[in-house]
Amino acid sequence: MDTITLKISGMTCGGCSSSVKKLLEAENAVQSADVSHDKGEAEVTYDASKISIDRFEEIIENAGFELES
Ligand SMILES: [Cu+2]
Repeated sequence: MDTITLKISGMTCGGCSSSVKKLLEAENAVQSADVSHDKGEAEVTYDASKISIDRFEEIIENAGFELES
């Protein structure tokens, strides 16, 4: 398993962070996602051989937020 901290902008409350968490964890390759709207971060534990950062970006943008690089 690999861990990455994604910087996400646009999350304003606990509802935002829990929806991002739910969407990330819906991916089979994601074991867990700890998302904080305060910090604007998601700490994701995942299998890097099965999912790419591009997919994370797609999920986050589809939810209406922005992945900062
Ligand atoms: Cu919100």
